Amino acid sequence: MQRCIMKFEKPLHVGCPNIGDRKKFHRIVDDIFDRRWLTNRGQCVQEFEARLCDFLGVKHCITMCNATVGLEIAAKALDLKGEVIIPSMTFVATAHALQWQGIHPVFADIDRHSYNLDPAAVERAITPRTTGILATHVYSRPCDIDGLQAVADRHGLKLLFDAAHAFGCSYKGQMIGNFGECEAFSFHGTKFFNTFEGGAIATNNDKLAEKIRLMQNFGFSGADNVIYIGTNGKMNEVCAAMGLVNMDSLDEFLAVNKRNFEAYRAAIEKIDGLSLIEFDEKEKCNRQYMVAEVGDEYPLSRDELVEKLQAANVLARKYFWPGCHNMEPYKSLHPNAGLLLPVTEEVTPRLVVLPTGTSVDGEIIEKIGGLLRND
Ligand code: T4K
Repeated sequence: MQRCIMKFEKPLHVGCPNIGDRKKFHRIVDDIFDRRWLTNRGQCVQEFEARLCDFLGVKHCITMCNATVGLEIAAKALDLKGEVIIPSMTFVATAHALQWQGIHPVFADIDRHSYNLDPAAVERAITPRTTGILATHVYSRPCDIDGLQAVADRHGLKLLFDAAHAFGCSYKGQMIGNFGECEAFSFHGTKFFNTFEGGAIATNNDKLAEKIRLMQNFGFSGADNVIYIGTNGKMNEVCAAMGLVNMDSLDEFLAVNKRNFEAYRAAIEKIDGLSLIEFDEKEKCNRQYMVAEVGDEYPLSRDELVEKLQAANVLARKYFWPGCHNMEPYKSLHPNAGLLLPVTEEVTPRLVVLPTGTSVDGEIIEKIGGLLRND
């Protein structure tokens, strides 16, 4: 007899946005209209940047139109060229931000447990053309920052971080945003904390901050005076208003994600062959990525599981499969890159990302658990 598979009435998205107090947002947007100042470092952007600096405990936070442009500007401001070492197990924007400006991303392998860049693999990938390391803090978990910094120092390389996943997370008690030359956050709608589209570069380096700020605004240093090549990376006032409103709800978003994580842990812990991501309880963490690894003992492959979940309207994702090295143009440029990425190749076909955030609750997670257990 065919089993009746339950199906959620509405699709459950990974990355369904967290949204703060709408009335407050509407009030701030009204003020923006009254001021008739819509972008170019208006009042909301200035207030938002001050709030970010305070929250992160960092000297400078320059808001951006998105993290991809932020990474491009950071790479340019740091004068990166030649080759820059990055993980393949990241969103393709990390690689594109470099390749877009003629810098070659060189993929290094990851640590089997943290899924983050392995400092030893980074060191092996260094050549005379290497100028920097761009490491991603994947799935809310900081990289081995000390290990990477030691490699960078030994070889005179610039270290910067793609911190798109790590807003609100800490490393050894200090907030992400304070490490390397600078760190780039994404505030895209799908992130733990969003400004519709947006991002920010955080740094404690005064000179770098100044350069990034100028490059973000076409290189203008005062009216009519351009001193660098620049682009347009500015955040507008409405996005900053969303940032201000969502800052007020940060504690609620954090609490919801912690509650959801615990519900997933309870649902998954007794399932053979399925393991849920773990977070360091001593650190601050946004717990935005409910990632499960599908082992050999599980009755379905990762792809079969995703198919089953999607048929039930749980729109699970396969981030970051198949890895940047298997995407164009990198696949054609470096057809054998996978040979040096055994851990990435092993891990990426096993990961599934499940929905969390304020649109999901314990009851929903218990039902998703039933699908995972095959109840
Ligand atoms: N570095 C890393 C490590 C990143 O993960 C990202 C972005 C970046 C850099 C670049 O940051 P930004 O330049 O974007 O600031 C999505 C996001 O578009 C992307 O921002 C994000 N990473 C990436 C991991 O996910 P797609 O192509 O998978 O998006 P899409 O349209 O399939 O949406 C993802 C899920 O979210 C779907 O289940 C639908 C749902 N969703 C999406 C939107 C936009 C909603 O429920 N509501 C929404 O408003 O890239």
